[in-house]
Amino acid sequence: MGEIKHVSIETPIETILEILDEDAGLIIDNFLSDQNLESIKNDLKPYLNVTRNGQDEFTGFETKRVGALMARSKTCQDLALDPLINQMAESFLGPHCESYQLHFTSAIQIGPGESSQILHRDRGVWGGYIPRKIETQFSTVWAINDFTKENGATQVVPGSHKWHKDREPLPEEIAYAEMKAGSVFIYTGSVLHGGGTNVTEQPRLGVFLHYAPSWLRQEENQYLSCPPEVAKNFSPELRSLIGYSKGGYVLGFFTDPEDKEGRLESVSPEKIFGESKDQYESLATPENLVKESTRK
Ligand SMILES: O=C(O)CCC(=O)C(=O)O
Ligand SMILES: [Fe+2]
Repeated sequence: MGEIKHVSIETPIETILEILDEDAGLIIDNFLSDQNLESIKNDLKPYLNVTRNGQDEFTGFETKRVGALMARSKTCQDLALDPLINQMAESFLGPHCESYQLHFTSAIQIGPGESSQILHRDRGVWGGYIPRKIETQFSTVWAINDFTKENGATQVVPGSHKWHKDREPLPEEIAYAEMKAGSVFIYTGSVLHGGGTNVTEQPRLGVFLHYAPSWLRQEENQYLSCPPEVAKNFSPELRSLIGYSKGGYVLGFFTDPEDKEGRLESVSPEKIFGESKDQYESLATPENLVKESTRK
């Protein structure tokens, strides 16, 4: 069986990046407190109770998915903003972008009787247009209950981010993200993985929070999952992380369609919340813009 490395929360970022380079997946044990886990369960319960199972093989006929986690769970907000995780996301995605954003939030509950999800690379959401040398996703899977091979722990093929796209894993090359509740499985958008089979009587619950370069379209549309009337209650950091900020000099600007006074014309999204921040406002000179546009 393939193997996923486990590290502790004290492990230096450089070591984590080395493991990601080699395997494209690892587990950080014991990240969350019991109290964190309880509050996430309480936050998610009303939604999991009413959510229907998936409607196809990919989303899983016995699997529930609950989104809009930034709007629905304060503890999930804290996870998304966790400084250590963001340091890792920044270090991993940094060579491929000016800034990154939250790309996907989902609580995935694999129910009893679910079969294995097809192995895939998450970067497939953007089609095959982006060269493999560009990393497009830093993914976190927070175990809300124990992940075991029996209850559907995520399957992953360590090292498959370096494989030819058509190579399929042998059974012994597949590893399982087995971990205790409160641990977090980190993986990249380029590694083969998929939900596991659940042969137990209990569901497996994970909170999936993924990050991607700000120049890419988000898998979960954060502006609809967290519209301005919801996002106005978030911290400025969270609003910026989910996309209410620019991702470059003009990337992601907006204009208030109701504005007849020219106040919110072609401005950074922060301005809708009364913030003055716009980190790109004064950076660009025409010469730099031209130079940046031809960076290889
Ligand atoms: O539920 C899991 O363990 C994995 C789910 C997944 O990879 C996906 O839906 O893209
Ligand atoms: Fe996936």
